[in-house]
Amino acid sequence: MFPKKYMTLSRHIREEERRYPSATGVFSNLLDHLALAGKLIVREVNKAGLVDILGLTGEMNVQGEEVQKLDDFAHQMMVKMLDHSGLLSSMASEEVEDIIPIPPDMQRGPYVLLFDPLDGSSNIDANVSIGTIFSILKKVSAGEEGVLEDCLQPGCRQVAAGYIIYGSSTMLVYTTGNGVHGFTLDPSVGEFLLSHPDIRIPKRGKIFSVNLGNFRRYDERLQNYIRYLMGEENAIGQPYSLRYIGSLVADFHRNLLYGGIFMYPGDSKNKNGKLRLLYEANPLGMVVEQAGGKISNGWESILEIQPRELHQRVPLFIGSHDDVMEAEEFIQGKR
Ligand code: P6P
Repeated sequence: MFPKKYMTLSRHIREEERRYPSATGVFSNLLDHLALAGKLIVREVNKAGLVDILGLTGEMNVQGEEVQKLDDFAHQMMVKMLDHSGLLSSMASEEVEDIIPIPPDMQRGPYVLLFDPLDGSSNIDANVSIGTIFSILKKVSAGEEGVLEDCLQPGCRQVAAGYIIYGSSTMLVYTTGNGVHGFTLDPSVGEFLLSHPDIRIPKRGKIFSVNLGNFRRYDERLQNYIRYLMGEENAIGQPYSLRYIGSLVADFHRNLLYGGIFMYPGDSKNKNGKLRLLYEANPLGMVVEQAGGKISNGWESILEIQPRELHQRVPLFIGSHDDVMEAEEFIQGKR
C-alpha cells in the first residue's frame, strides 16, 4: 500500500524553504548532506558487532578520552560529507581541539557546523542507542575564511539544530525554528520519512534523568529538588520515575516524546558538569524550546550564554517547561 503522504526529509526541507521566500536552497542542501552522513554512520553502527570495528584506536581525543573506532569513523564521515558541500566556512567537532577549516581547493559557504559525531560512545559496545548532534550557525566574521568567532555564538543564534539517534530505528530530528520534526529511516529505500511531525514536549513529565551516583556531590538545594521529585508532595502527587540510559541523545529523545527533565548538573568536583555547550546543550536547547520545553543551567537559559571556548562545559537542565522551571526555583532558593 503506497503511503498517503510519502514525505521524505528532502521534500519536507524544501517545503519548509518555500514557506520562507528569503530562504535559499543552500540550507536544504546542508541538511541533505547531514542526512547522508547519518546513513553512512548508521551502516557502520549497525554492523559494529559483526566486524572488528569495535575496540579502541588507542588514540586520545581532546577530552582526554580513548577514541572508539566508531567515534573516529563518525567524525571522519561528517567532515568528508560536509567539507566539499560548498555550504560551510568552517566546522567544529567534539573530537578535534580547534576549528576544522574547509580545504583551500573547496568552495566555502555561509554556514558553520558544530557537531558531536557520536555522543554516548561509551555505550557502543553494549549496543545502547547513541547519536550524532548538530548545530548550524551563520558565519558572522568578515572575509571568506571561517574563524573561531563564527563558532563562539550564543545558542539563540542557531539557524538549525538537531540530532540523529541510532537506536531500535534510526531517526533524524531537526528544527529550523519552525517546529520540531522527526524522520525515521526506511532502510529498504534509504530514505528518512516524516514519522513525527510537529513534535511537542508535554508541559510537565513524570520522568527525571540524572546520574544519582553523583548525588553526594550536589549542593543541598539540588539534593532537595531530587528528593522532592522522588517524594509524593510534588506536582504530580507521586514519585517521578528515574530513567537514565547514560546516552544523552537517547535520554533527551525519550523525554522529548514522553515529557520529563534531564539533568547533568555541576557538582563539587566538576562545577560545570560534563556536557558541552556548543554541540550538545545548544542544539538540544533549540530543539526543546521549539517543542515547547525549556533549557537552563539552573539560573538562566543556556541559549543566551556567550561561549568563550569551543569545548566549554555547562550544567544542563533540559526538558518539560514546568519541570525545568521548578528545578530553577529550587536551585535559586525560591522553594
Ligand atoms: P555519566 C556519554 O559519555 C555522555 O557524554 C552523554 O551522552 C551522557 O549523557 C553522559 O556522558 C553520561 O555521563 O557521567 O552519567 O556516565
